[in-house]
Amino acid sequence: MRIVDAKVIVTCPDRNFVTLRLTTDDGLTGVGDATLNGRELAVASYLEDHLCQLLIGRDASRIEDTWQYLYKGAYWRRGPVTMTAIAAVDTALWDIKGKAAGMPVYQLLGGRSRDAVTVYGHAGSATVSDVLEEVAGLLGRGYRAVRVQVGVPGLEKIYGVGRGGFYEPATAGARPDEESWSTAKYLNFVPELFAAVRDGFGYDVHLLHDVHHRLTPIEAARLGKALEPYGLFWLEDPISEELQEGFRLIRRHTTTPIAVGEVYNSIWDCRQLITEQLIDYIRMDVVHGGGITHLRRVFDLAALYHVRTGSHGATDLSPVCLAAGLHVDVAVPNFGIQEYMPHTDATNAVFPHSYRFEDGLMYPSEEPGLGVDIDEEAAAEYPYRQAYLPVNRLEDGSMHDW
Ligand code: CS2
Ligand code: MG
Repeated sequence: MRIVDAKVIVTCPDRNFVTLRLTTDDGLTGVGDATLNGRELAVASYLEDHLCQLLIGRDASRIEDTWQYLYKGAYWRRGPVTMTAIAAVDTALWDIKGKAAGMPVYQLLGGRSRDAVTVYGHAGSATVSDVLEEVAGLLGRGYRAVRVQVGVPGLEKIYGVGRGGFYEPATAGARPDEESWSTAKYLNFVPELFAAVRDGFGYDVHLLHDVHHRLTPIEAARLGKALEPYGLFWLEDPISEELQEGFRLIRRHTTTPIAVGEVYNSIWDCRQLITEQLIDYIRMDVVHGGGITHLRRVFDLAALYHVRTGSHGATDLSPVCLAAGLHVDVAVPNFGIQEYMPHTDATNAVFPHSYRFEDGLMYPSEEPGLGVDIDEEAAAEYPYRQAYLPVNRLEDGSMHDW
């Protein structure tokens, strides 16, 4: 089963996506997500200009060898662009292998460990009362877990609060939006949000919150402690993740569970956090975590240290990544939860799939392979549109983490 074609498809139904399609000499095809929000063309070029020609003629069944060939063969290892490109190849090869075996990919990963995948939805509005309304709506649709974000008085724009409709942080244009930030205003306000949500809905619903990398370790410790009465399921990305030992300080002060990892792309990024049990959930996902092959290694390491999975699932991860992630979610022993931000209708039309959401749970496709594809004709209707994630500055103008 030789690879005879490797094609990169860039499309922008409401937002940019990059997809790799591999085709074998016996007519099987496989797809992989290669989307890196705000740097999409870097990955498209890494694939088109450097990797695709290396794939032609390779045995499509040799997934591990191809992964090692692309990882070790690059010399310049790791990083989001490299690992997203490798992820796309790896995911497409797993899709092909499932089709060749006549099985959904989760069967090739050891079969089901659970019947369904528990997901969390997003409530993110400018005011607490609007957030409460959103939470009620999500509970009405059967969600058992809700990520809660809110506007902070005195801050004009803040992560996680949309401008109506689907929340997509990247904005089209030749420059990033600039947002301003005050840690003091944020820390003083957020506990009030969770007091109101617990007041309104009690303790049966899992509540999550994304700090989005913005605090120092001691500030994160303060927030974790302040939120303990509200029993969060997790506090996400409390600090910027380069300083792994920084999480020791947070751990010393609070029992609020910590989730980290959507910006990680290699097991080496999270090894210390896992082996020192400094986190409770690892957020790495198929598209940015080196594909199914590498993600399984990360999740198996995590399982040894009581760390559960909590994969990233924002709308800038395409339906191809979500489809693949659900196969991993349903199979791994240490599954925690899966983020689910529904894609737009235009996106779903470009990426036909057979995974499904029902009553707060998701079910991977039962078709051979991943159960997702890209409709290239529909994709061609939506040319690439330059877009950037925002940058974030403190109120005095100094650059901060977004
Ligand atoms: C966020 C993401 O979903 C999340 O947890 O952190 O929305 C993140 O901001 C985007 O994926 C960045 O492209
Ligand atoms: Mg996040």
